[in-house]
Amino acid sequence: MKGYIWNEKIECMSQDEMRTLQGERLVDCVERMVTSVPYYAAKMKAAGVEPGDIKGMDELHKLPFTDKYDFADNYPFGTFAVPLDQIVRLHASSGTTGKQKVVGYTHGDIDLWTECMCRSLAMGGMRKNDVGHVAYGYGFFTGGLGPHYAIERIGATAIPVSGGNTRRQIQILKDFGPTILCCTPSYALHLADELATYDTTLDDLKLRAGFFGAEPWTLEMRAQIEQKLGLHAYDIYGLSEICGPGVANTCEYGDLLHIQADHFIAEVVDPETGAPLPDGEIGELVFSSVTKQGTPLLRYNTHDLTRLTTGTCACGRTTPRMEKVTGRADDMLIIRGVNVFPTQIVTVLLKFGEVEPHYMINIDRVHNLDVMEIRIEMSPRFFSDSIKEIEHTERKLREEVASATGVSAKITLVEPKSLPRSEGKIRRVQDNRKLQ
Ligand code: DLL
Repeated sequence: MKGYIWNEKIECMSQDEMRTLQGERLVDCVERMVTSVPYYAAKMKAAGVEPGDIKGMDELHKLPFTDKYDFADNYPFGTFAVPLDQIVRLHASSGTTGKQKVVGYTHGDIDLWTECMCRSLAMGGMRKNDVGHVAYGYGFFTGGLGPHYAIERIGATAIPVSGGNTRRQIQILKDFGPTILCCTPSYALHLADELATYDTTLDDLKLRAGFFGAEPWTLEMRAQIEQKLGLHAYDIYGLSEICGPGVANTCEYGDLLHIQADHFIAEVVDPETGAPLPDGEIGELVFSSVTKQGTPLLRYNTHDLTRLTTGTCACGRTTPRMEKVTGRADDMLIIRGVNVFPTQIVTVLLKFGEVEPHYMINIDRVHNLDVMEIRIEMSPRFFSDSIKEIEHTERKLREEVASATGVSAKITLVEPKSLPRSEGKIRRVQDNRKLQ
């Protein structure tokens, strides 16, 4: 693969060599965590694990897990392993309530992330003469800047379009002739379906590959995107806590995603017991980001459901591979690529005396775009027949939900006591999106 930015030595090393490398990096990371990150030192103490107990990969399972709650409890910077003056960038994603999960990157972390993203783009054959259209959002979300830095590092041309404004996206696809598209799979389908609205056909486009991720999608969706946009669709996986996109990616030979295992040690564990599962069994994906300096994490439970495979791929890479993530073991929703926890919405709604804590969240996919509606009961004290008053309250709630979650929702106020009640565990979220 001459001319590509990838790492043949690492990506094709033997499994024994990889395990040794991972072990060395793990030991170093444990040492750093214990000396610099009080919350993790306390967890180890509580679990009765000494740094000296961890000698390599064989002892990985002895380490305590971390989870999104560790970010909330140590908000904003208590998860950092270096002082703030070494942090050059912050990214963040939704936590379960009002507090974001804040991740700090040193210069070295940005380099590491960029290298992993370059390895991802190399799996889709990206080279210097390519032009990359990035339609993931730029900002706290890692979808924009992750590919952006890698496209520049490769020496290709980055078009930082960011998300939204379909008319403009299509104009740019037509006028600037990008060869690579980076966006969520649902937005790729939406773009494809809107081409005709803007008098555009596949002959007007030069796209040949796309890197789609940030939300679950299916192989059927992939086939549709490939056919409608005339490109090869790659699955790109990642999460802000670990680095952003570039943690794993499909190559040209199939549906499994190669994990950048020299940086991110992957395990799959039983959702009920936390016990490590053998390759081939489905469970929760757990990562240890052992080379990160700013916010390293040990045994971080992503709650994404998948299974692992080892062995040499037809492309020659030997890195472990994970199956497409099609679901999560927790209640996190991904709406237009943005992570949203129902608890975040409730926290906002309950600040308003005008409504009661009885609500239903409905999510649909209309023209390949996610639409969220929240129906919530008015408080009997504020119940009103005045359309003007109702609309005013709905608008206020809509603005608050958008500002708290980054996602716009339709708010519908309903009469007191009109939503279903349940004595058992009530399901307040109805996700009608059928992944085709
Ligand atoms: O979604 C990072 C990213 C950006 C990945 C662009 C790929 C492309 P977060 O916002 O922190 O980070 O959300 C992470 O999104 O735990 C999964 O549940 C889901 N997710 C990410 N990629 C995929 C994928 C970015 N390829 C959460 N397939 C993760 C399925 C995905 N789910």
